[in-house]
Amino acid sequence: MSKELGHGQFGKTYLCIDRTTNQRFACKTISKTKLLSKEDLEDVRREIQILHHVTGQPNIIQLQGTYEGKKAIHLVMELCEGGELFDRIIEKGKYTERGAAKLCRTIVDVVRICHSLGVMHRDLKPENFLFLNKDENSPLKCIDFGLSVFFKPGWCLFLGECIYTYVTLVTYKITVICIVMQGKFSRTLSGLHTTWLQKF
Ligand code: PIT
Repeated sequence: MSKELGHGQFGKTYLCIDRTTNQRFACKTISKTKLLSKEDLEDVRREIQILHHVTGQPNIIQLQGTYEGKKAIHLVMELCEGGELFDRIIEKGKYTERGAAKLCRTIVDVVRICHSLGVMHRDLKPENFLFLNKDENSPLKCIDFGLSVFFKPGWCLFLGECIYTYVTLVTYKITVICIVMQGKFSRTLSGLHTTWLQKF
């Protein structure tokens, strides 16, 4: 393991290299000393479970394997070297409508796939989309399922209507905003919907 790529609540993500093949990966290392409560442990377990569940989708980070050591749990993933969508948006300043639409389509597609697999990401933001490489047309990968949950029975289709996702594209200085419902699906849903849409 070498360079640090990022950090989160329970651990850091490093660049790592498979010595036998020289292949490069990203490894999220979760320090066991940071897992203080039963809930923390459950959160990590759920994150791994969800990653296993969603892996294999073209625009979602690919999990290569999970390993448990004495002091840490390691999640080995494909390496994205193109940086965050957030930084690219800032760097570019503005997108063409076509360019913005292409990115938004990918984001909405990720949300659709997650929902079809019964997963709510719950932390969708431009920082959690990484480009695989530096190319203009690089594939985009959704990361960080640390706050994700599986849908619980009753959370949706409660009223026979189910609104999962709110995606708003603001194109003055192009910002991509992708929001996933965090609360329960209930009778208050439409109220919430209105409030959130008004916010943007
Ligand atoms: C990087 C580079 C890279 C992958 C990642 C980060 C992955 C991060 C990640 C974090 C999570 C998660 C899934 C993926 O559930 O190639 O900087 O908490």
